[in-house]
Amino acid sequence: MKALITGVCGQDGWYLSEFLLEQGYQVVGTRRGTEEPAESPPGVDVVFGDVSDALCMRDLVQKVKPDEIYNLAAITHVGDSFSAMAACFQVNAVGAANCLDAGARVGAKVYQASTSELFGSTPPPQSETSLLQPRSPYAVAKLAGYWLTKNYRERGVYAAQGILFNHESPRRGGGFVTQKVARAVANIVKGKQHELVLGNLDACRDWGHAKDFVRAMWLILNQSKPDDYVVATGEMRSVRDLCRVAFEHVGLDYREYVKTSPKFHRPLEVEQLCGDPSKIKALGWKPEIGFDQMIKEMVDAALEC
Ligand code: G4F
Repeated sequence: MKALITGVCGQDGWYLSEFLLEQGYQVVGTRRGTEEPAESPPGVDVVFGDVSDALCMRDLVQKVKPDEIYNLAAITHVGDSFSAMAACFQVNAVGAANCLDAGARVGAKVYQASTSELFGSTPPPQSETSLLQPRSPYAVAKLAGYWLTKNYRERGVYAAQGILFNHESPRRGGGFVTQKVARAVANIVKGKQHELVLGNLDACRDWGHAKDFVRAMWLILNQSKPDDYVVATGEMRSVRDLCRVAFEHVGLDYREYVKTSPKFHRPLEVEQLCGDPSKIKALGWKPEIGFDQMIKEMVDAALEC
């Protein structure tokens, strides 16, 4: 089996490529050449590729002839999307269209990385049938990808998607709140930083481990019929809880270090996300790494840097 992963150097691309290689897949992955990190996952044939360029994707897919395409390339910072709307639509909406189109032309199965941000202001628990009420340019662009995936499926393409809730790991980028907190805790322990400034401490998320969530991506693409699945832990924590767990891990009280600033508040906030993963659990998937364990792993990894 051959898989093509777009955005292979990101957190999810990295874990997914490791998982697929273990399953005996040949893995080709795209990167745009400009993004961090500079390293690529071992064992992957990494090629230049830009999902927002239709011809580039069409040529690449014709050449690689993958059995499965995982479209993970995206502009993923929700906060940044408020000031980078056009780029966000180019990558997250047009990029999804290009992957679906290219995949359909060679008969490849296509996995679209959808997101819990689609639910926006709909209160938890959120499931596959919950109302989609996006509250950011990021989520609106992803909503286009979501509907295009459904449309391609109705046209007969194996197009499936995971509606993934937040998923983290030591490979998470520093702009996301879990990694921002983990690195700050490590810096405070090392005496390189004295406080941590965050935005909304009351925002709640359903945080799982990326390593668990990539297994779900593969499962979703290997069913007899394509469908959409919520991938979540079903447990909700606040940003404040996150701070408490991370600081307590090194024997500190977060209240002595964490400050807030309007600078890190978003023009619109998604207050509470907590998924109902019943449908994907019925396929045999379950998360194995809990929230506290994951946050401690991230702090430990940051301490080692
Ligand atoms: O870590 P975050 O930036 O993740 P967010 O916005 O929930 O999005 C992530 O998960 C989505 C899936 O649900 C993905 F679709 C998306 O691509 C991305 O991976 O923020 C989490 C929460 C937010 O409510 C935010 O307002 O933390 C709050 N927060 C509070 N202070 C902060 C900060 N977020 C960031 N990034 N930085 C802060 O200083």
